[in-house]
Amino acid sequence: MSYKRVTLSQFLMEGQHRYGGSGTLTSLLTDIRTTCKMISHEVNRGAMAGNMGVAGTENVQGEEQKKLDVLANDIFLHMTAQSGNYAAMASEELEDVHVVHGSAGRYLLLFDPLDGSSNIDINIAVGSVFSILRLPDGASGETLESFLQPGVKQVAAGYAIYGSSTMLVLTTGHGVNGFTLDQNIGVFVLTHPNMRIPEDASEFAINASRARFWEPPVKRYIDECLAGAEGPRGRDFNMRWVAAMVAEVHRILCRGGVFMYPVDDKNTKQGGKLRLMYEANPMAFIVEQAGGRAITGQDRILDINPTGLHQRVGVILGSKNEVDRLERYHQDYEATAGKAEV
Ligand code: FDP
Repeated sequence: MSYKRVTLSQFLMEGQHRYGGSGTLTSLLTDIRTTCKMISHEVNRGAMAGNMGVAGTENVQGEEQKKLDVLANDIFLHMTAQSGNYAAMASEELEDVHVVHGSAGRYLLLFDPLDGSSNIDINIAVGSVFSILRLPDGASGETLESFLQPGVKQVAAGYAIYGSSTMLVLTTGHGVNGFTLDQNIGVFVLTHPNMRIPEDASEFAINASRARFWEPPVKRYIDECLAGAEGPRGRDFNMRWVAAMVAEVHRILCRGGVFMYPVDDKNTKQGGKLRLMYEANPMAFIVEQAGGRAITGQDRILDINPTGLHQRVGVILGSKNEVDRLERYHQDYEATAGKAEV
């Protein structure tokens, strides 16, 4: 590889000049960069550092915490607080808002420190997801209300994937760019400029063990995919399920497809499985910036007005024409179900 490479720092500085920024965004993302490098290191050290296994505690959602969940959360809280850019933070692993005392920062950070944690102990890709919001004028970082902004208000979002290589994928609203960590020199290098999701695709990702709970529009879509070349779609479809949203979204950014964790008969009460503020919103921002779409089935994810920090939501995202089709199937179903009720 040539030595003429663009590092993440150079890329951010260049963006700052191009879009006339003050440097704050560069600084906010620099904190995240360091955080993700540290988590990557801990994930890579795995069993040798005693990082495997459960922590013996549960998070706010009643899920068992792994040691690395707890460690990654601590790294996020510590490393991003130091620069004083963030007034407050919210994490999947914390029940309430975490205020950065003494900070004059005007930004809010939301994160899932380690997504796909059921993969930790089996050496399959996991990741970190983050979303950055502006602190509303006159608001205080201490209040929950400051965080309850729709996803369209995000100023930046991204994820790190700790896989066969470590990558950081970012958007600040000007497209999506991917950086690979050069482990030898500890620097993220631009390797995937201007990532675009193909509009058409023949690959889907869904947890098929829940098929008996799926709503009719999802069942219709998957049945048609499974029918392959002999079915109404007239072509064969492939299936993938990594069980880490970060890895699924990354695959979709690289080669297209659809990822779904929809509302189904079993999770309706909770509103779905994935968390809106630090999973669905940042991923929806990235996917849209790469030319794809992200919906709940009926609504655009980025337009949802949140009501809680840990609110859950149905997620259907990926290649535009496939998500359009899923949206149409939901509309068809609602139209016919509506008629049946009359
Ligand atoms: P995890 O709980 O292991 O962090 O919450 C998100 C998530 O992983 C996604 O990353 C993943 O797609 C999904 O949950 C996996 O859920 P299932 O175990 O139900 O397949």
